[in-house]
Amino acid sequence: MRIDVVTIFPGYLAPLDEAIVGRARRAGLLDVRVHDLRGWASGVHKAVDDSPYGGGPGMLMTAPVWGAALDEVTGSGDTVPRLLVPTPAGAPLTQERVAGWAREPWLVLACGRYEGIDARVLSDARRRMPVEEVSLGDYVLAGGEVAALVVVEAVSRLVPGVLGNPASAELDSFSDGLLEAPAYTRPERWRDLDVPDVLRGGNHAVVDRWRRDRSLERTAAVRPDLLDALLARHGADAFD
Ligand code: 6GU
Repeated sequence: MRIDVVTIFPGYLAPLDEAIVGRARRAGLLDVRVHDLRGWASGVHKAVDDSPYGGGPGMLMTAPVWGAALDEVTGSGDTVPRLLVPTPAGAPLTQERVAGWAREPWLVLACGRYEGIDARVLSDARRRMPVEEVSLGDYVLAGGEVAALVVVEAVSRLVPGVLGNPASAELDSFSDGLLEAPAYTRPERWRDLDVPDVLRGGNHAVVDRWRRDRSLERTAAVRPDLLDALLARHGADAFD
């Protein structure tokens, strides 16, 4: 899978050399390319932003710069990529969306800064490719770079071969719509705290039931909205 990231802070994406994503890149499973938007800016100042029409605070990233960058990057392959644009005004990032993107051959992430990107950039891009604006949640970051890291990591671990044990992706929180049960490893007793007996008993059916109960308990306490969503989708048999 190919992933291009366009940003005015390419150094922000340095973590993509590390850990699972870094290893997948070196193994040739992921082709991640980070581009400096400034390379498409012109004039002595290489400006990428300007003040908004209609007034208001802050600066907007300009259409000619983003247009030139996206023309070159999105036109450099033999298919059409899906363009993802991190913004607090986007649709919430979910595991379902992430899983869909993990099946795509090519993603391009356009990281905005300041008050965002001239709206015509996405209007124009939509004429040639699928475009999605995505948000990490209901808070405001200084730019899209951290969200791009989040998207690349979440997508990459679902690309076949990237995770050592593909079963771990299936057992994740959210893959069944519930939060994961608490987990334990050695030592059996630590600071007077014991691993629950049931997990040391070797009865897999009992362990599965225990984990399911703890999942439901945790989800009800922390994310009742997830239980509501499951109930709406599957009815009461979702909890069998
Ligand atoms: Cl994707 N971008 C920015 N700038 N702020 C955010 C966000 C994204 N998601 C939540 N806050």
